[in-house]
This record gives sequence, structure tokens and C-alpha cells, in this order.
Amino acid sequence: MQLVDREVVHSGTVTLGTTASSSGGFDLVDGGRGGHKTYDLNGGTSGTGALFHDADDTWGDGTAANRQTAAVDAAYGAAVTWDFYKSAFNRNGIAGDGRAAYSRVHYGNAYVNAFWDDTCFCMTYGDGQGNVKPLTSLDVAGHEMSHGLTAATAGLKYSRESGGLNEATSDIFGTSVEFFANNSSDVGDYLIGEKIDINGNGTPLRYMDKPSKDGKSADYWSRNVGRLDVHYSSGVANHFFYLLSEGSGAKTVNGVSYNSPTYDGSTVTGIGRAKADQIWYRALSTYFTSSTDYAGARTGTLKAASDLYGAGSAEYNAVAAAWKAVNVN
Ligand SMILES: [Ca+2]
Ligand SMILES: [Ca+2]
Ligand SMILES: [Zn+2]
Repeated sequence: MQLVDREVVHSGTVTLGTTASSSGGFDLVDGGRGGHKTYDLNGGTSGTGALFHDADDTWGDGTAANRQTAAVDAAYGAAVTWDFYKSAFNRNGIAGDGRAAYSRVHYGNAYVNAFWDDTCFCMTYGDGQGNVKPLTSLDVAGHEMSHGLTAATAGLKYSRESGGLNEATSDIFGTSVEFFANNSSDVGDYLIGEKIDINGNGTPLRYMDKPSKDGKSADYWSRNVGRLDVHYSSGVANHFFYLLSEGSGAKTVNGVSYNSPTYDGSTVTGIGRAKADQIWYRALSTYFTSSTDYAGARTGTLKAASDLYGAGSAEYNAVAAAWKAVNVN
């Protein structure tokens, strides 16, 4: 495994693992993290295309015009996600078995999405509008790969309230991956997709402090929230996670300003993202099932907080307060 600086589109210059090739040069294979491989689909939509290879082990140049650039973004996203799961949860990879996923970039033509596929246990990225805005930012990578984590644990069904919880789990851990990276070119924030400019006007895809800022997501639970698209019903849990981590009201984190409201006007005091991550992960991996809804998520996270910090602990009480603040009782 080599450790060399590489230029990536969204994350500046980073250090990653590559592997010397038997035929000379280097392959984009991360031997330190299960042997994760990154492939060039070159506009294709199936198979694995070609493994990225480079003569001198300096990859990409920070522009989308260089086709290695999105590849190192993808490899970096996979590496940081791997390291975050290991560091935060002592989990060995997405499935917890030490097996690496693989990543594919340059999928299709001007494809404006990225997706995880459990069948291939692989991650795929499009190049975005005009093939110049690859969807390879860190939070998107962490989001998509965390769908693999959910599939390997709770298996939350991708519809109605369980689907909202599935989507929120990906936003939660995608965000935590971004904070964990501690990368000054893409600081940690409670916004989703702020680097990929998918709306074309510089706004992020989603906001965790007040999800309705996107014009579509729910801030609070209501009886019909499960009828929303799962990317909008997720708002309730994203808002819960923000409140549990940072608390209600105005706050600036890493230079980004937030102002998180509560359903009942209550004040919530945060316990920090690290503890909120532990509670969510334990609930996801121990108590949530395929059919867990918001009421079940409340019960599961309270049990998790009780296991980790004690019933009646400040953390346990904060979980209860944060759910109440998003109208889950
Ligand atoms: Ca960021
Ligand atoms: Ca973000
Ligand atoms: Zn998703």
C-alpha cells in the first residue's frame, strides 16, 4: 500500500492507499481497507469497466476534466466511511465482516445521482450535469454507503415511515463521515450535498437543523408523514438527530449558521454528535427492524441510550426531549 497525496474534486488534496501493480505502476486498490477497488465505467451502466491504474501514483488534478479526479474522490469517500465505522463503532466495513465494497465512477451520461446497490455490494457515481459535476462529495459517499449499513443491520423497508428512517440514517452517518474527515476543503456541516450543487444555485439538497428549508421535507411528525417521499419523511429523524447533537435555537458550527425550531416551543440541549451517533447506531443495529416506524424509533433509541448511558441519564432524557421536540411521543 502506498500513501500519496492526490487531488480530488471536492475535498482538496488527500492521502489514500493504492497498491503497486504486478505489471508496473499502481492500481487504485486500498489494501489497508479490505482491498477496496475503484473502477472507470467510462459512460457504461453495467459491469465494472476498467480498474484505475496510474504510472507514478499521483492521481487526478482537482478538475472533473481529468477522469482520475472523480475516482480519487470515490476512493477517498470509501476510505473515510470505512475509517469512521471502525473508529466510531468498531465495525469492520459496511457489512461488518471486513469485506470491502467497490466503487464505480463515470456511470452513464450526465447522470445526476449516485447510488448504493446491495446486489453488487458496490457504490456508483454519475458525473452530473454536463458531465462536469460528479456526485462524489464526502457526505453523498457516506450517505449512499450507509444504505449498505442499514441493509446489513435493521433492513428498514424503503417506504413509508421506515423508509424515512432509512433515508435519515444515511443523512445522519453521511454527515458524521463528513465531520470525521476533518477536511478543511469540505468542513463538517448539517447540510446534505452542499458541495455538489445539484440545484444549480449553490443551495444544499437537505438541511438537518430545519428540514423544511428545502421546501419539501417535514420538520415534525404528523399522521400523514409516511405518505411523503422517503427523502422528505426523513426530515423528522434528521431534525431529531440535529437537536440531540446540537440542541435547539441558533448556533454556528464550523462557520455554518443553524437555527433549529421545536414543535412545542421547548428548549432542547444537545449531547454532542459523538453520543448521538452511538445511540443511533446501537438502535439501528440492535432494536430497529424492517418495519420500525417513528414511534418504534423513539422506543429503540431510548433503549439504546439506556444501554449506553443508563435509564434516566442526561443522554436518555435528551433523547426523549429531542423526540418530543419533533412531535414523536
Ligand atoms: Ca461540508
Ligand atoms: Ca454536508
Ligand atoms: Zn439515500
